[in-house]
Amino acid sequence: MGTCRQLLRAVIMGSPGSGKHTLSSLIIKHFQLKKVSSGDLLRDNVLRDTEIGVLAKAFMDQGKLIPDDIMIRLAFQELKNLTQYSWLLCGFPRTLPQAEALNRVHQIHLVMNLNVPFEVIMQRLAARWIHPASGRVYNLEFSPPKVVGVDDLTGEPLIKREDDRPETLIKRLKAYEDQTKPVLEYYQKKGVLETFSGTETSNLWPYIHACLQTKLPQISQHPHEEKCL
Ligand code: G5P
Ligand code: MG
Repeated sequence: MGTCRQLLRAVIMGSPGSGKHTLSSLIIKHFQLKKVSSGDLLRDNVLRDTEIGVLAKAFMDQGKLIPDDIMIRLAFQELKNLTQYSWLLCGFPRTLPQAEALNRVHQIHLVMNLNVPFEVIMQRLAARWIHPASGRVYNLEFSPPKVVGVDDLTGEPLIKREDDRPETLIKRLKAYEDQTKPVLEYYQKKGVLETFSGTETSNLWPYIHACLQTKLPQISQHPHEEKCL
């Protein structure tokens, strides 16, 4: 009844393949907020062959994080356009310098950490296919395309992500352990960390939904709309 809500500044974290994209896509379908995904921003730059894209590709293909100064600049550039919206950062920050840089500009209210077992991650990423132009993500077991190998909306071919090859994936998981886990501790100390543990996105979603329900206005839902994340 006419309450003026504070804009939410939220982050979703979790290891490669933990379901950040899948859950943040569900979140923006149900709640009024904007999503900024660092991985999508980078892949978009790679696709457009920009200066950042060329540089980022070299790091991404090796399963390494791209340098903080570049990532911070790219993320802040996006956030500048979203000052009047609630937002959700997906995949940023994932080093302590990134978290500290963000903290100097924005107070983060909520960090949702997805905790999914290692074996589940390996299985999921082996079955992942993406539509590079839109960033749409499929999984042969969990959310298959209507026609194998083809994007549901455009009919264009799906591809494997270069960095989902097992040897690169192992490096990404190591980078996560070494560089991103400390960010979880950083937010734990600030008292804003909520961890959601499980093996299925559908089991985590009700808890995430309940957590956000108290913090954000909802979007009314049409049934049959949760495919093609
Ligand atoms: P990204 O793009 O941020 P990652 O490695 O953090 O990449 P990734 O692999 O994109 O994370 P995700 O988004 O957490 O995973 O997971 P997802 O795509 O939603 O789900 C994975 C698969 O499982 C999908 O096929 C999905 O359909 C399926 N799935 C989901 N739920 C279920 C389920 O319940 N059951 C089943 N069976 N399947 C399910 O970063 C990429 C690179 O960009 C650079 C780095 O080089 C990084 O390696 N980068 C940064 N560098 C520096 N700083 C930053 N902040 C950076 N951000 C990105
Ligand atoms: Mg992702």
